[in-house]
Amino acid sequence: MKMRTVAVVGVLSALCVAIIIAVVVTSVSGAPAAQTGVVVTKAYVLFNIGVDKSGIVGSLDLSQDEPSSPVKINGTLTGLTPKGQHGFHVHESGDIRGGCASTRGHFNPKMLTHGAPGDETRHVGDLGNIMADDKGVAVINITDRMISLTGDNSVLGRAFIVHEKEDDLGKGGDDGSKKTGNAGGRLACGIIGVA
Ligand SMILES: [Cu+2]
Ligand SMILES: [Zn+2]
Repeated sequence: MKMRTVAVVGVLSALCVAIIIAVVVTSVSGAPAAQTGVVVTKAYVLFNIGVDKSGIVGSLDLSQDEPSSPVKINGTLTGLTPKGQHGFHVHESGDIRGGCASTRGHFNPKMLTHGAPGDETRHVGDLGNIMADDKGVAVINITDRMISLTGDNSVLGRAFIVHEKEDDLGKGGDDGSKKTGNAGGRLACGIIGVA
């Protein structure tokens, strides 16, 4: 009788140990291999929260399925110059205490020259131009492989800027072109937040 009890207890405790090991192994191997931080898949931007006088209003949705996936940017802005091209960038800072002017320069973690969205050599924040229709409305539908919502190229907490003029995409042939695309003043800005 006693030996039998000991045997049963032995089998039960062996089972417990096996279950604990299985649980620990599963939880460790179930963790993502390369990504240890928080992965963000959705963000949003609200334009005109009172820091500029442009009359540009609208919002953007940003989504990224995985940290290595392209980011999709969708939204509508109204109040732009009709039939105008407007430089469209992510700037380094989301600090708008001094208006759109205090968001610093184009988001450029690798210290490269200004370029077009399709260029290898560009600022991470270089998203080219948005085009307004004859009513001053721009429907934005951009897919970009360089900006991210996670990691070194994360745009979270930074700001989108809509410029007064067309971005020459670094092809203008002067110093300003290689720095800002000669896109002129900052009409409107919006901070990129987690959605
Ligand atoms: Cu800009
Ligand atoms: Zn740039």
